[in-house]
Amino acid sequence: MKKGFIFDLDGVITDTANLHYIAWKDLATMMDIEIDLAFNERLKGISRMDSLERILVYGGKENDFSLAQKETLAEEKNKHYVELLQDLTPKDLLPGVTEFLSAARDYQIPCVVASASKNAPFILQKLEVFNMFDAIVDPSTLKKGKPDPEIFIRAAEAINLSPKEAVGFEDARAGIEGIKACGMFAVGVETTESLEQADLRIKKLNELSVGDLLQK
Ligand code: B16
Ligand code: MG
Repeated sequence: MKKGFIFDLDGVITDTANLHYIAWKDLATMMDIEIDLAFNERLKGISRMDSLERILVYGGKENDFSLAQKETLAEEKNKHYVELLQDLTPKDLLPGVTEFLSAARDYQIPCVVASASKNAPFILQKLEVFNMFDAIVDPSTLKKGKPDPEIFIRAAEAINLSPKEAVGFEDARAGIEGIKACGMFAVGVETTESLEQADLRIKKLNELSVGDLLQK
């Protein structure tokens, strides 16, 4: 019997991957690096600084910038990304999210956000679902990013559960790997990537019944 739900944000609650892509692509172009949508898949679930590192390696420029310069570049990308986030509304929630969160509330099942995004609280407020969550893990307090399981362990701790007592929802391979590594039941939300490692694979949250999932 499961007692809590742990949600990734980008790709599960809303689809901000495209906004990340616009902001990264602009920054990459400025550095003479060409990225495309296929490459963007490799940035899903990956922290801001790790994403920048991947872009620099991809463009063969990993040794061209100091740490301070990289921090400035990451800040620039974030400034652009936050500008793009201003237009988010509840219409940007992925199908079935509101219904699923309401059903979880009816069952008195706590919900936690385990996102690599430092912008998660702001995004949840724009989507008007901030109050549906019992906790949000602060990614700046983590030692390691996904695929390390730390964020999912911390999310379960926030609602006084062991990872085995929770269900984790993820759209990225790195996230599914982290969920499985701590013994949590993994629901893979397949948008663009296929998630063979997940215990259950769905396209949209409205395919799931909260009652059935709690029996897993
Ligand atoms: P920020 P998730 C992740 O969100 C995104 O998938 C990833 O592309 C992004 O780099 C990361 O958040 C950090 O976001 O720059 O806003 O702190 O999928 O873990 O919810
Ligand atoms: Mg994601």
